[in-house]
Amino acid sequence: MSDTSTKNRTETELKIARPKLHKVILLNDDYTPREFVVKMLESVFRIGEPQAMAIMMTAHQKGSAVIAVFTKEIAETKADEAIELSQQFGFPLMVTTEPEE
Ligand code: NFA
Repeated sequence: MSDTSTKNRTETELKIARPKLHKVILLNDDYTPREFVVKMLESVFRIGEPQAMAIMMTAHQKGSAVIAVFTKEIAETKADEAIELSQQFGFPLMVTTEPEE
């Protein structure tokens, strides 16, 4: 095997083993009910009630809170699901993603 193919194979393996993670972030607003935020976190992110309550309260008090970290595609899909569910109920809840440092 040539040096080049060995190097390429190694780089490929590293990318598969350690995909870049993206944070899913809950943003506070003045209108979405606290109870809805907790239910959304339970249903979309499969987070238990005590942890969902803690994440909701962090966003409520500080302006934002990290919900979880996933690969880019899963993070973006989960954020979309959260926004979609909120819109179905008429709430302006926003969930964003950003790459981890
Ligand atoms: N701030 C909202 C309220 O007082 C609750 C909330 C928390 C909304 C976290 C969005 C995110 N009803």
